[in-house]
Amino acid sequence: MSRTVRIIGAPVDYGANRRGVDMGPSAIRYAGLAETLAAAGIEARDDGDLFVPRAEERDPDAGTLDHENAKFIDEVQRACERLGDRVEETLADGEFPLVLGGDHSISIGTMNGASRDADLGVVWFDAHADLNTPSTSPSGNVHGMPLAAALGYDEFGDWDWANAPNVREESVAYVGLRSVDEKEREAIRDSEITAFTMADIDERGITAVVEDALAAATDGTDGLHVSLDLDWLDPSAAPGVGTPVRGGVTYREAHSALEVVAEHAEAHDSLRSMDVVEVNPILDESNETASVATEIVASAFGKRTI
Ligand code: NNH
Ligand code: MN
Ligand code: MN
Ligand code: MN
Repeated sequence: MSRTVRIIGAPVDYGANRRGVDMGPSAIRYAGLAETLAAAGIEARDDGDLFVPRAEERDPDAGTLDHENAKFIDEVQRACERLGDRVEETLADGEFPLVLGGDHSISIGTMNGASRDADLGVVWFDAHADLNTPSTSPSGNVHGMPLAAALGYDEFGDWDWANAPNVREESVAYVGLRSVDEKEREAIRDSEITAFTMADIDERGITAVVEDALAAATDGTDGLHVSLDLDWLDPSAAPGVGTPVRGGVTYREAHSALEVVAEHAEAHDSLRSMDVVEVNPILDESNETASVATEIVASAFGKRTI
């Protein structure tokens, strides 16, 4: 990573069912993010946390947006607008925005901010597709919706704050899917999104799959956003997440994948923004998930063994 990394904490838990994910930024810092990056020769600056009111003080149904199946949508909007501005400022200052969640709803803000004046490709490392809308969501949890929001599906089409102004379906690629809702499956099939499931990784290996995902996301775009949901990993490697799904990538595969990202970033100066989400220290074992998150972020930024 040639640019200075600006760390932005987004302690948001409005988008998920389980309290605790708002402590993700603290857990990742405590796991030694700054030290790990410094040891790898990557310059980083901690910009602190966004101001996010506690969920208990807020009404999940309060809605100028008036949608009953998107919990805390007003609060998500407020947090994501602030986050989008911070990401845009970071890029304007020539630094690299690394956003620490929080649940995955914060990616709405990151992608909005990072695509205000650039065509942005997206690689989504996740067990889940996060392509629900308030109309299709089985849970009403906004953390299952950020990609649909970015792409302006259904009611998100009327909410400018939620859209990523310059992200197109054909520049979005999933890696590691294994839990996809029925309506999401239909939406993926009807879309131009590139989707690699765990079965693709089994068959072809993690490096080939990630290379193809990167090719799809960087063809005709100005920069790449990497969104890393820790439930992408197998729960044995990353137990501290709210919605674990068996059969995920191993610790080694996760490192390999992000090393492939780093190689691409070095060769093409492609990496523009990144978020690391869904670390829940309350559900974690000895901060293991935050610590894995820290290590794979360092891999993405080009940390080398020798
Ligand atoms: N698809 C489910 C939903 O929309 C679960 C989403 N949960 C996630 N996504 N953790 O990454 O509610
Ligand atoms: Mn997710
Ligand atoms: Mn997930
Ligand atoms: Mn293309």
